[in-house]
Amino acid sequence: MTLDALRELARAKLRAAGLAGDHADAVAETMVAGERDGCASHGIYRLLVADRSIRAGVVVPDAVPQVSEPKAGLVRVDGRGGFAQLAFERGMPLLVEKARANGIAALALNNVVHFAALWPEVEILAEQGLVALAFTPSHAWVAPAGGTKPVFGTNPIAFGWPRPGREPFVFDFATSAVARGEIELHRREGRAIPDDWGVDPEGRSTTDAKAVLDGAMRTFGGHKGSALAAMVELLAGPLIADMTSAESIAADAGRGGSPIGGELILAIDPAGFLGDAVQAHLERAEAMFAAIEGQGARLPSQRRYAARARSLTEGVTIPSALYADIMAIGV
Ligand code: NDP
Ligand code: PYC
Repeated sequence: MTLDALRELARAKLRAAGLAGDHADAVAETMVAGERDGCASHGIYRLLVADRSIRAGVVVPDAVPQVSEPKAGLVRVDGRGGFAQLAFERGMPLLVEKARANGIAALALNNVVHFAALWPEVEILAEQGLVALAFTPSHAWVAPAGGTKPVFGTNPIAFGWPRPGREPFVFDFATSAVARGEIELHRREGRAIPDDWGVDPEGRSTTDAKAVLDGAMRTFGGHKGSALAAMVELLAGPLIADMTSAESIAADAGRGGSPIGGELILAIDPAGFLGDAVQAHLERAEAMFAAIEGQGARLPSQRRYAARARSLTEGVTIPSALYADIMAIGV
């Protein structure tokens, strides 16, 4: 499919599922971006996930986000129970303005439903010359290192860095061994998973995707990923008066919806520290990127940008079983 056709399909299906037009447009954009960039677990497959949240009554389909300014450097958007995309869209201009005025600013999204990747948000901030970080908890699916019972969400961390004359440096990954969406895709397709992604309900390592979905996922990097997962819980939970992953899954009450809660986004204007010397110091950063690529290693986001370039000319291929499930939405 062309990306335009995919966007139209996503918008139409989200509206058919009951989502208000402005939400449908914002949500469709993030799904199309995921599919375009070869991020299958957060691409068009998420139409099924969003539809489930709408049908389960987890998301408020016509929520009107409310923007406020608690302090000079802070923006808060109360998403009023809607999907996070529109709340981010509404808060971002003020975040950028405040980061430029103060050198640093933070945006808290509260009371949103989150099913998406975080890279679109840090990338758009980095494209505007800002350094950006984003964090969000999810549902308690992940055991702490040394344990076997879920405490953390899959809790992604995303980072964006502006690069003169080229696409930003961006990474975005779950603090679990892998995103849950990836395990869900394995289950859908009947594929085994690596045995270090999680444990079954009895705490035993397994290659069975469903057993891990029913049991507990593992953090990446043992105690290091576990500590980072805890940090995300704290930064985008209690610090911004929103839910932890344990509270989110309790609030879901078995409905099977996407995580409910908050997200914290930080934006730093390099000119705050560097003044007129921004370009010179960004060039020093380029030397580090060159040293990475110069030895044949790749930068995070390189695969995504290459996939984007391909999709923009060739379109994308949607697996037929997924397409059939998407076509059934709202019918
Ligand atoms: P991965 O483990 O696939 O890691 C993704 C990141 O690592 C990307 O930035 C990727 O760049 C980079 N990367 C991967 N391989 C390499 C390599 N060999 N060299 C250099 N960089 C590399 O992703 P996850 O499964 O952990 O997460 C996938 C997505 O799931 C994320 O976008 C995340 O935001 C989302 N997610 C969202 C949640 C939510 O609550 N909203 C919860 C959990 C996850 P590239 O893209 O170029 O490959
Ligand atoms: O894939 O872990 C995940 C996830 C949770 C919320 C959105 N994506």
